[in-house]
Amino acid sequence: MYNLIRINRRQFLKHTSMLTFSAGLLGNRFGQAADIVSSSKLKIQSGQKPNILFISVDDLRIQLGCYGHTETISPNIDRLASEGTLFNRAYCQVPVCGPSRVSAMTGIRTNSNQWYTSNLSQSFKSLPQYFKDYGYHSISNGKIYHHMHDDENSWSEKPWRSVPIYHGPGDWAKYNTYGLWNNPDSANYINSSSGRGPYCESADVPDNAYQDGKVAQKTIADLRRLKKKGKPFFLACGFWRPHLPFNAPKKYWDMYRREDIDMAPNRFKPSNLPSACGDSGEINQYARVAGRKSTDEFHREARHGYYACVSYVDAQIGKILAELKSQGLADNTIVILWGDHGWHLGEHDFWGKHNTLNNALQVPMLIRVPGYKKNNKTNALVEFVDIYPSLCQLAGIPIPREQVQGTSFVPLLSNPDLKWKSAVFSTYGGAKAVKTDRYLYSEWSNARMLFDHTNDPYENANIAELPENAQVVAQMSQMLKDGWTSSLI
Ligand SMILES: [Ca+2]
Repeated sequence: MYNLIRINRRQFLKHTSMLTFSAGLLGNRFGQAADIVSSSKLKIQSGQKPNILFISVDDLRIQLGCYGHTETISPNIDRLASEGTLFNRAYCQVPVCGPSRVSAMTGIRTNSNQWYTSNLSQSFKSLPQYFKDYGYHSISNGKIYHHMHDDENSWSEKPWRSVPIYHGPGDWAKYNTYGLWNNPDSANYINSSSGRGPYCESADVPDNAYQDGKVAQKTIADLRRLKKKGKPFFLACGFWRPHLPFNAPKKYWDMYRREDIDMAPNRFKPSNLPSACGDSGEINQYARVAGRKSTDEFHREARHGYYACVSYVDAQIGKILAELKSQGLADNTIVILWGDHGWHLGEHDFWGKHNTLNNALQVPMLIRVPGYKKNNKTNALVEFVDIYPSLCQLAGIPIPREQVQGTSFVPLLSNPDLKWKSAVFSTYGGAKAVKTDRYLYSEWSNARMLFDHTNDPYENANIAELPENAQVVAQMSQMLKDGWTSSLI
């Protein structure tokens, strides 16, 4: 889908030297004015709208300490989770950026062709647009929609990115003008087909040399500005990493020792895997990948890079949350954080998303709501279309039920063990998938795939064709036919 542009080493070096740093983005620090009422729940109940801090992280799987992955250093996200509710089993609608984001932003179930809101066939108001109608000031920083010009009416201000372009026809050669790669040595590794640099790099640069440091800086400046505005806000902040390339400042790489980096326990294909379920080709667009992907060296390096990017983004989120607190806004601001889909970090020797295996579909999602339960974890099945109605309910705004195709998860914030929806639904390409408490089932026109998460949590065996599973397969297939409404309580 990309128009592949070749750039040579000289062009690349020129681009890497052109770091943009916009110190002017930082406004003056405002004082600790305006006493916030001690009980924010009281404020919300008394009719004052809570602010929304809406944080998305591109390609972040549940590779976080709060999900038990303590091999990854993510103290700020872990703390946020401990102050609110962690969804142990949250699922994206589509395991690819654009459609996943459209589903989260509209509450409408998308397919993998619906990269933009303009691809939706029904009328809708996006979440920030809807909040805007109810008096909110809405801002988009970084990657919220896949394309910054998507649904621009959602926002009270022009969507902001430190990178004015994202990949699209002809854009790649210019991309590094904006500092995607910062280590001069990366210029020695250019994928001759795509013009892209290496799939990862460590550079001894400050946080703001890369995009996510700038996104945090802009968001912090906005918090200071919004504090003065005196209007409820919907502040969306989208981080780019740990999406490829795994580029992060050296200090985050240095948090880990390469020899201690773990490797996937199942670097082999699941048995009886349908040919339609495969690896993503995305990583092949970068340099230093070809011929290495199955080696121990690559597995360790790629995981190291991913972990470094997670720690880098976690640090940026920490800065924003600290500012929220120091501005006296934390007690009246709902913070929700989500990764747009999962990722394979070497499991099945796969690198990426783009299939309906659990590693691609399961996502991190957590929310901190002032006045609600802390350190709350729920195993209920939830999905991205649930975000829209939940935030409406928390803000006391009517849920537009003719539009949204999800369920408010707000009851789970107080009662995590409530009996909940029996299944969540995802799709990718020709596959339709349904996840229940025990199983994940995918169906194509000519193939099917069933994993038993109780007996096979790593998904090493597709058991759809085993005679003893015929009844389960029939039930799961029927659930797909019946659709999402039949899974509701
Ligand atoms: Ca993504």
